[in-house]
Amino acid sequence: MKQKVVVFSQIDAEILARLQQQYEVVVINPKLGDVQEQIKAAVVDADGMIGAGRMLNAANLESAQKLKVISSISVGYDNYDVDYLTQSGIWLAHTPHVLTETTADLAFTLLVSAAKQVTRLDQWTKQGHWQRTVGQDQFGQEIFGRTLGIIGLGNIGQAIARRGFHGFNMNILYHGRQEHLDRAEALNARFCSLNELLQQSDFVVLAVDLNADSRQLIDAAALAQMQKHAVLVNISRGQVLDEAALYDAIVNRTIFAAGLDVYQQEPLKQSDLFDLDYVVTLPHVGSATAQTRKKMAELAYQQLVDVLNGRQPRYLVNP
Ligand code: 8YV
Repeated sequence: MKQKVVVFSQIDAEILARLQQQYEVVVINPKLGDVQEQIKAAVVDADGMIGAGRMLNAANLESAQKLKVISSISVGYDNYDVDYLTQSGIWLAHTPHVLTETTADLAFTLLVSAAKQVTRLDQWTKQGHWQRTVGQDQFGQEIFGRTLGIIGLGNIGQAIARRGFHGFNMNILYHGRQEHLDRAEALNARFCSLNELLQQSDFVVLAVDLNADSRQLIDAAALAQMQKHAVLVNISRGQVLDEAALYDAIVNRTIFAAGLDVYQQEPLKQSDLFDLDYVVTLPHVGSATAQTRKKMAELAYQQLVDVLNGRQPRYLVNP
């Protein structure tokens, strides 16, 4: 009898076809009704799951009788109850490394867009406001040679630092749960307290994973430490940043601009932040290139197959 796999998000068509050849496959589809109910029903006799972007925990998994693995098409795993999975003997695999460089590219895209006011000035130009040489209202921020503060010097944080250091001759500061002398050395990066980083940086990039320490790390008090000309970029998770406090900081001009890829609620359909020209908003596209999403899907597929064939997956979250 074929093993059963639940696909719980959109997935690369070719990978889906491969799964369908090997396994009995159930695809969760929001168009077919309540997603929670579909998951609960599908997992009862499932052996494996693959997908991204859904909250999976006791509430929708407790009916699972023989689930061995969830293979997540993501590096972040804050949407899974890892303790519950571990207690239940369910392995969780994820996809680090393959998305590092493209996500760092996106962080820099937001940094440059917000610093140079690309989206606002694009609209301004197209709306015919360019009547004479631009003035102060159209000025952006310098990037080259300035200070880049990175919160979370993991793989993606380091890749962002490399772009800042080698490409823009930036002075790199970082903060995180611990100092990483080995990672920092090649980038001339200096470990400092959160407050020092916020006070000294011209650009603050959030590249930390979501955990108990990073939840709401950047609140009103933290934003108040930043410089008036500073730019904030968030490519980590929306919950790291207090969005209402960011709104106030931009409206009161206590920081210059922000570039966001992630939000407290996703998909974000309505937000006060949408009213602000000085906030660049992207729809969580950190890893969203055809090449990277393919690599992520391949890796997740491979890890699912590994577990279903009795092998340990390469990137296991809960060994
Ligand atoms: C995911 C991400 O692809 O990998 C992550 O942690 O944030 C993205 O690259 C996305 O969350 C899938 O919905």
